[in-house]
Amino acid sequence: MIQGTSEIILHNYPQSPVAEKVRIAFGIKGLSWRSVEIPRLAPKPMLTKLTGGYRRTPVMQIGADIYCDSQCIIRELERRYPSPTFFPTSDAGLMWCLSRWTDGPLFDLTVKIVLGSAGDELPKDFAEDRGRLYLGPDWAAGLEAANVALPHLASQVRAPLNWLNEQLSDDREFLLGHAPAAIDAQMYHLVWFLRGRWDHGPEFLSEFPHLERWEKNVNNIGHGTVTEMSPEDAIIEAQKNEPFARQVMDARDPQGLRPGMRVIVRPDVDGGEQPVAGEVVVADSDLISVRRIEPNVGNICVHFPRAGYRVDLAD
Ligand SMILES: N[C@@H](CCC(=O)N[C@@H](CS)C(=O)NCC(=O)O)C(=O)O
Repeated sequence: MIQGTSEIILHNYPQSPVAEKVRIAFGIKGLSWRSVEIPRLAPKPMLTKLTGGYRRTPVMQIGADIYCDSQCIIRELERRYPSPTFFPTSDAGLMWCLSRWTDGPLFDLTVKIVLGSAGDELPKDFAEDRGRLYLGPDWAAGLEAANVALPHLASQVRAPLNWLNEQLSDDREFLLGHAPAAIDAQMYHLVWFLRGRWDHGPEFLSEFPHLERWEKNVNNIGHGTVTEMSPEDAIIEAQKNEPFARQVMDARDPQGLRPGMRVIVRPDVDGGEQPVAGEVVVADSDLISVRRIEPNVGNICVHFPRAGYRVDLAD
């Protein structure tokens, strides 16, 4: 069994804004990585064979370690590849807090604008899948409401875009100064999404010249060096490797989680998603990692961020 020499694999598809966040993060670190293209709609059997059920995009794989959610991916990249850092100023803590807003309320707002503005043009299966994921069980009414509320939703995104435009008005290249930071990727993917997928996006964004200059700077970072990989080869990578994660015990864990406990993990929202079952390996303030055995593949460790995820004891 090999350990520590595996390539970075990103399970993603080109149109995914959250994948774009991670692709830019690879670019900031100048990394080489392999891209596995996954379906845009569930079911995604080759992906869930690795994740144990998690179906969102993107997922990073390194050997038999599977990192779900861009928060978890960015943290792991910083740990494995500390230079150049994602935190070029001494504000890492504050930036993590800010990213909870970019990834949470601001992401939800952009999704509502994009889905709401597409209206009847959304393919039925796509509307149903994304509607349920982001708008809950009553998603059809949610889509209609978003369509009706578009001017209001636009006003809600205009205010923060204007703040960012102001932040960039001293001609700095990136949000925190000369060096790109994780927060650039965490903010950029939403602007990229609005520009590319909302019919009024380009016109709307033209109000913010400094933001548009910054967008070009972030776009110029690129995605690092990418080569394609097949889903079959990614599964072979998981088979060939043992998970890297070692057990971590946190005596202050508020839920009393300990290595060895059987749990199920899922995003802490009602998206109708399949939870992931496994045995706790790490449960600390940032991370919940579970070990699972996948038939014909072997031991896999699936990592999730603690913030934004719900962990329950398995019955
Ligand atoms: N909190 C997650 C959000 C991921 C997410 O919602 N991604 C979208 C794509 S941009 C998704 O999974 N859509 C459904 C799918 O791809 O199946 C993260 O930061 O990675």
